[in-house]
Amino acid sequence: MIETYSQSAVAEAKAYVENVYRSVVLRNPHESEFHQAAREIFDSLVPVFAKHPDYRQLGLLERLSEPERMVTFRVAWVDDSGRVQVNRGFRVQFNSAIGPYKGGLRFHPSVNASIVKFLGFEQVLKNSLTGQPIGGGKGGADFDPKGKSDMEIMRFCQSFMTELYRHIGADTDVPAGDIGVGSREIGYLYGQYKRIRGASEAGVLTGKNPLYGGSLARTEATGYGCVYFVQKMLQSADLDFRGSRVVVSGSGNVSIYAMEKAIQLGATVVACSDSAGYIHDPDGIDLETVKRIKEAGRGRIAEYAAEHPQAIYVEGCGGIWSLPCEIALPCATQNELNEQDAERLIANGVKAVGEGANMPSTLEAIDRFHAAGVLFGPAKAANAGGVAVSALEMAQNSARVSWTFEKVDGQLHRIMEKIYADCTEAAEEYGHPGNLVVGANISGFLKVAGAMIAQGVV
Ligand code: NDP
Ligand code: 2IT
Repeated sequence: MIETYSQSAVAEAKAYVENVYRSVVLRNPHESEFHQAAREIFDSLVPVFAKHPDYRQLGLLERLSEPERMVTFRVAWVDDSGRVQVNRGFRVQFNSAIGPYKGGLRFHPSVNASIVKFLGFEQVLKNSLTGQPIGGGKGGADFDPKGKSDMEIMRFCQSFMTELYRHIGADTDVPAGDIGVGSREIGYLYGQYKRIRGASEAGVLTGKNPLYGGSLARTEATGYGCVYFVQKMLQSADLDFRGSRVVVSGSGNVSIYAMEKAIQLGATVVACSDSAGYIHDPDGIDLETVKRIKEAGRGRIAEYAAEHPQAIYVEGCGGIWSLPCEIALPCATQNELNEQDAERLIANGVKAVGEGANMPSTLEAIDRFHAAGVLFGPAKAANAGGVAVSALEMAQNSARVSWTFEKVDGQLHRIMEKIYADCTEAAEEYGHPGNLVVGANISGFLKVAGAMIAQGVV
């Protein structure tokens, strides 16, 4: 059923949302990424506050957009030349209404309070969408892993955990990976946590190696999940991965497994990238080469062209969106796809966009896609598969069991289909049929709001 609200109810809801947005901007000056995430979420929630004026009295939006707590800390470590280096570490514990804080750690020189808060805010609603009992958090450091030796990475991770350990726990806050943090880093972080605590508490981190409590299919989960979600979007318009050309940005964890599943479903992946440039292989990217360069070797994507003479390498990663394709999967980083990129994709006939990365499209780019009728899967829905399987890893750790790859992948598939159905339904019910941005924000919000109301004013 589509709800309609009186004009005055909508006007009051808009005024409330605008007021809270202004206070978020004033209270968090210069944090443009956090403002951007809030803008998108707040705009989506207008119909909710029109329907539930009592939510305004309860200060739900004010509470939702103010993290429960945030810590920053010094991370001092010794590099290979014996020199002491100092980085800044962060952990934001955004919202625990539906479970322990849960969300990744990012190691990248661009990490700051704005980045961590935008990611944490998105994570709250994403985790709610998974249907799993997890609240939202995020963290990281402005540490640049590029060019560091394995021992430097280990020493950094140990120093980082020596402070972080006091803030986390299997029932309080459970970090995982994100940009620059994969299985190797999680291993070093877990080893240090265990050393400090003197106990094996496997559920304190997810994304662990299955050798010591990690879940099978967690490595694949975000990329596979994104493709499962886009598959549902395509089906709604009688389209398919089979026979489609796909452009995937990035060549890290999310990107590689999005490419793998798209190829399994019969698509041709024609391009991928890293922060230095992109490769275009019209015959279809050879994923084994990408895995060898990126997963095993930690090399640059430019090396692909040396092994595959039919492929071309172009310096600069932004141009990847000028390649003709039916499906675009931005899987690298925030704001990597702007309005001009969207226009180019649309002019070249793109049919669907699925966000594997967090907030990869600017607000203007999303508007362009919606206006052109392109199927658009927003990050907090389309990339929720990673954290959903993290929650399954927590469940396995609690029960001290390990599920098969097929069991975890099957559950991931069902979770992504349910998220798609919930987003579609919420968008329709609140008067924006087909708009999965609105649907994801409303569906994610309603559960968190219900849990917050049930637990009183805290
Ligand atoms: P990785 O570190 O494995 O890979 C990141 C990829 O993106 C690399 O190819 C990297 O290139 C590229 N990249 C990173 N920063 C930039 C930049 N500023 N400009 C251009 N390219 C860049 O990270 P993940 O694959 O884990 O994460 C990718 C995205 O997916 C992020 O937005 C992350 O938040 C999101 N995500 C990750 C999940 C997970 O489970 N890992 C879950 C849900 C979302 P280079 O190597 O040159 O730096
Ligand atoms: O953005 C994300 O959802 C992640 N980086 C994964 C978080 C997690 O806890 O698995």
